[in-house]
Amino acid sequence: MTSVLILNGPNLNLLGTRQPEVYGRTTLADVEASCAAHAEKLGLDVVCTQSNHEGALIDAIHAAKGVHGGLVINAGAYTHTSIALMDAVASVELPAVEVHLSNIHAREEFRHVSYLSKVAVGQICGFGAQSYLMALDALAHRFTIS
Ligand code: CA2
Repeated sequence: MTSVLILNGPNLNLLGTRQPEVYGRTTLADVEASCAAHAEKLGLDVVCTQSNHEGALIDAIHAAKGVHGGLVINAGAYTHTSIALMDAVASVELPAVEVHLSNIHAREEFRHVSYLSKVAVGQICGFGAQSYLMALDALAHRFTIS
């Protein structure tokens, strides 16, 4: 069964505990459980990881090569700053879908820039926890046509 790594970056461990007006009341554990249930329906395996550390996220991306068939990444604020994460995603040559809970294009200008978009197959943002499920749909479809 094809496996997908779902990677969450800095501060996403706080999901559901603060700023519910921006990020909703769903916790990261809820998001991960929904992803696991949705992946099962799609015939995919998922592994979920979260880190607040850029290097740990890069290590997880490197380790995905040969293990996972694709990546779903919410890199949090590193989306807007990290050339290192962008290079890591490019280096593993796995299809990566960039996700965000909020619509980053409707927010502050500094959130409109995404280094990850340059190497991702696509970006899904603004649909809350549903963004992750849409990313899994996109990868499942890609796996069936390739
Ligand atoms: O909308 C998204 O998913 C973001 O990736 C979330 C990041 C933000 O920096 C990006 O611009 C957009 C922030 C994640 C912080 O999550 C929190 C959750 C609850 C309370 C505080 C922070």
